[in-house]
Amino acid sequence: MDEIAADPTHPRYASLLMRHRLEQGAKKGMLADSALIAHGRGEAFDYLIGERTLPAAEQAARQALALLLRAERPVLSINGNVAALAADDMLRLGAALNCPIEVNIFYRTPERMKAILSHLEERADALHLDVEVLGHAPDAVIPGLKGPRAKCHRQGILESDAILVPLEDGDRCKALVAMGKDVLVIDLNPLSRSAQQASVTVVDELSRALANMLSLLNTGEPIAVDPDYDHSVVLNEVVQTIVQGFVEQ
Ligand code: PTJ
Repeated sequence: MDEIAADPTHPRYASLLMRHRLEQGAKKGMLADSALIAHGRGEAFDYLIGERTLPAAEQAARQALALLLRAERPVLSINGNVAALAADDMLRLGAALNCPIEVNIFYRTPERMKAILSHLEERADALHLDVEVLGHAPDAVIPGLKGPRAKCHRQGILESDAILVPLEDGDRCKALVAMGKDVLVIDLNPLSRSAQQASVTVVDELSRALANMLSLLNTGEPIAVDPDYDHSVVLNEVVQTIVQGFVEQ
């Protein structure tokens, strides 16, 4: 799946690889029509932060992980873009945290749900990972949301106490926060409604953020919740970096 023509030493390799994964995801029918627009917005913000993991993102990733580890019922939410870009690392994270992954998409169609669920199943088999994947039989709704995007599993999102929602839409993020959950967002745009409203926002590119979280877990060092963590301070640090500008020396 990751075979692309570009040489891995090419300076834009990581970006080309992500685009390739989205092309493959589109061919499999996993993506929303606006998926590439959403990705382009992310790429633009990635340029503004220098396409690197900022110290603020490292701090946020650690806090997000700590909250997932502390939770009694953590869950990882996955949409079309996330499935195409980072199915393997989401499955690895689900396995490491021993928690379910729930497919929960904004532009919900039975065809897309089926395509994403079978992609995850395929990847879990290939990686020999035993992770519970939900989304196939929603039996609950997220209070305060209308339409198909509200659908979820009682045993998954509805009753979770901490939820990782990469590339989340603002309304759903707000509804999840209103339910009293720890809502952990990964989003390259620090100004998005999701980034602003979440409990913790990792402003980093999805695949970098997940790789970072997995390597943190692999160190085996204790990852404790920081009681002094301040969401707006951490988010403002990123905005300051963008405003001050990043010029490679
Ligand atoms: O699969 P669906 O139906 O749930 O739809 C998924 C998308 C992403 C199309 C949908 O949720 C959507 O339209 O999202 P938005 O409102 O465009 O928000 C996506 C956010 O993710 C934006 O703030 C982007 O900056 C950010 N983003 C895009 N690509 C990445 C990213 N953040 C981190 N890593 C990325 N690779």
